[in-house]
Amino acid sequence: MSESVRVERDGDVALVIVNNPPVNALSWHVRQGLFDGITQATESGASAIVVICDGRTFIAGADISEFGGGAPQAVGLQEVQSAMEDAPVPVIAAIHGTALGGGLEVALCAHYRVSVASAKFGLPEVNLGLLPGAGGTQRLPRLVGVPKALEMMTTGRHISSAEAKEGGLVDDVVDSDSLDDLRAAAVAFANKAVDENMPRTRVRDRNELVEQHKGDEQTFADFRKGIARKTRGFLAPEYNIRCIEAAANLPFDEGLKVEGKLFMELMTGPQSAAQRYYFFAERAANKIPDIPKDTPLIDVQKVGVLGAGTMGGGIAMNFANVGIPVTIVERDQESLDRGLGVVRKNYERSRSTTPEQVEERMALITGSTDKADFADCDMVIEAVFEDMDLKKSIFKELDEICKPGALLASNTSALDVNEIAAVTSRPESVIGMHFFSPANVMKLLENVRGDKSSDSVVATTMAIGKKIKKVSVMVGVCPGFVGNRMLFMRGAEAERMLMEGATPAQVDNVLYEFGFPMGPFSMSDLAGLDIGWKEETSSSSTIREILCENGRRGQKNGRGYYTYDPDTRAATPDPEVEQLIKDFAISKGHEQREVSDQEILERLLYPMVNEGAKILEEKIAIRGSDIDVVWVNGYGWPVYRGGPMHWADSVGLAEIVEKIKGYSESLGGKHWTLSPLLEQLATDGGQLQTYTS
Ligand code: TC6
Repeated sequence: MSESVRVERDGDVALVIVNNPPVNALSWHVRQGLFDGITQATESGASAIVVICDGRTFIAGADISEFGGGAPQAVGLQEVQSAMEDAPVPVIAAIHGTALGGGLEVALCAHYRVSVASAKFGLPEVNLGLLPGAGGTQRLPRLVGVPKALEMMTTGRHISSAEAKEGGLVDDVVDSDSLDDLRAAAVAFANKAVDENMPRTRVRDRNELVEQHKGDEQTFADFRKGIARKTRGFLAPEYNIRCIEAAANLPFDEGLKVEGKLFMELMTGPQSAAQRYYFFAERAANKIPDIPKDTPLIDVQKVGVLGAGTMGGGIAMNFANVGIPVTIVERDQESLDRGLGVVRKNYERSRSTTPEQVEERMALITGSTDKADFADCDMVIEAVFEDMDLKKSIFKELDEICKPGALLASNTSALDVNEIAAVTSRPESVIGMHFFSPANVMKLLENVRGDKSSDSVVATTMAIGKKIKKVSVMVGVCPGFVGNRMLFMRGAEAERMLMEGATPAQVDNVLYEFGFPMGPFSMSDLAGLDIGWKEETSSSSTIREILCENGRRGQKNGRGYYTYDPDTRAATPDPEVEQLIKDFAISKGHEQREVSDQEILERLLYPMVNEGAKILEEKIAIRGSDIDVVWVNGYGWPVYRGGPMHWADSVGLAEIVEKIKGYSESLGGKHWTLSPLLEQLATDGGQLQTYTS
């Protein structure tokens, strides 16, 4: 028997126990062990079988690290499942932690399911660009119905035990979270099943719920329409839907064939490769090689936020959401009241907060107009606007006010954290925490480690990021850090192309088609074109300035690179803008020409790849995959293309290098100066995504 599965007895009931830390993934030895365990249990004459796991969770899925191949041959999951379904005695799955993906697919082959109250269930394969390829697409709708299966499988959402019970996925919920209680309850359930001769119905044979949707094209069409915007560009949601359609319209075994075929297509395609890569990239980003695992953390019981604007308010919400009290300080009462009002509105508008939760969270946020109230905070985050002198004077004050050992963070998006730290008497306590707007929504936290930031401050910043459910990446100091530094390069080239004859809509559309939610000019319109623009100094050296001069401020006044419908906010390209740009370009001596979509794509993205390589060369990012995590979570890079480093590897570094050399010669500009690292990787056949600096 495999070491990761053992069989125990409790009276007549056999317990097949999986123990494969950290998450009991279905590695080859687990599959083999389960198969042997079930066989052994039945052969030993047990009256019933309970499948249960040690450690923190039930089986959390297939072992994703085996997906690339290379694992030893072992019994397949289907054989394990058949052994369970066809067992001559009742099989009960006992679930704690999470039953996800292949884990839930195993549980679906038990005759009954029992769980603890805190257990979670889901088929999250869609988030790996996949579908549940072990019968899950055919079994789940048979148990919970087509509409619920559609929702669960296209979002990957984890549902609670209560919801699972209500939906028919679970037969009994134990009112406890202890594994011992679960075990006892599952054995009791097994004995009852034997005593009462409860049927050993296989989920595959329950056709009632799927048959209701046989030939029902409408349900599927409506569902597709409902998720179209959210799933644009992704293959996996559509493939999951097709499998459920097959469940509704075909016998089980035929449905399984459809599932198998579509699964293989996804598994061997580029989208899933990118999404599986990304799964591990996000987890790798948590690891800072030179920070020992046992580094003592600062105990953050109370947080201070300076600034109650959009940023500060959003940041404060993150902490209140997880029960950490926040003191938020503004210059004057009026701005403070306005800021707190916005926070309250955000909570009230959110569908995930009940009215009681709104009050609970607001009660955790204390407003003040006196920075001295930061004195008892364990960490303070400065979120005022980007002005070095202002930040320096604030940090001097914080240095005087805050208690020794408090973590002092700046939410700067581009400024030198070392320079800010240097004005304090404790540069080791200072770090950058770059939140993205809206800070209560955006997942990315780009943390910026100063030269003197202590290990404890670095480790605490990462830990607190996890606590507030952000995806954290630690980077080094340079102008714009990782994300904005690469964005600047893209922006510079986008503007250049307008001068050559491309239109804003054409440029934006290329990125939209690539999978970004919007292109650079729509983004500028959203942010406001007049940020940093001073009316009195009308030097008009950029297109943006020309537009501002012509009264075009972006979405806020309905006119920017586009014209916006006052009611629907829909953007329409405006011939007036195109003429303004053309006149300006010609006045600056730029010849006008057709710019192809392919050229636009290359000129937008290759400078970013090049800059990413420079960032790695300079050791600003720890690893290539960290850059991808920044871009996917902070800037809308489509996860099914993995991020700029993964994407560059998939295009081929040699090809990109050739193109960059060409553009460098024809266009010039610092951002086209080829990164030596990129050139070297291209020559050696190396990769950006796996590069570690
Ligand atoms: C599937 O089942 C398809 C079936 C088709 C039929 C064949 N495999 O996230 P954490 C590692 S697809 C391998 O930090 P948490 C993870 O890398 C799969 N490794 O913990 C990390 O390792 P490290 C469907 C895995 O408590 C460690 O475990 N299932 C897997 O925040 C801890 O992970 C999913 O998509 C895995 N499946 O969250 C579920 N899962 O410490 C994916 C985790 O060396 N997993 N690891 O860095 C999750 O969503 C979460 O890990 C969690 C636990 C909710 C289970």
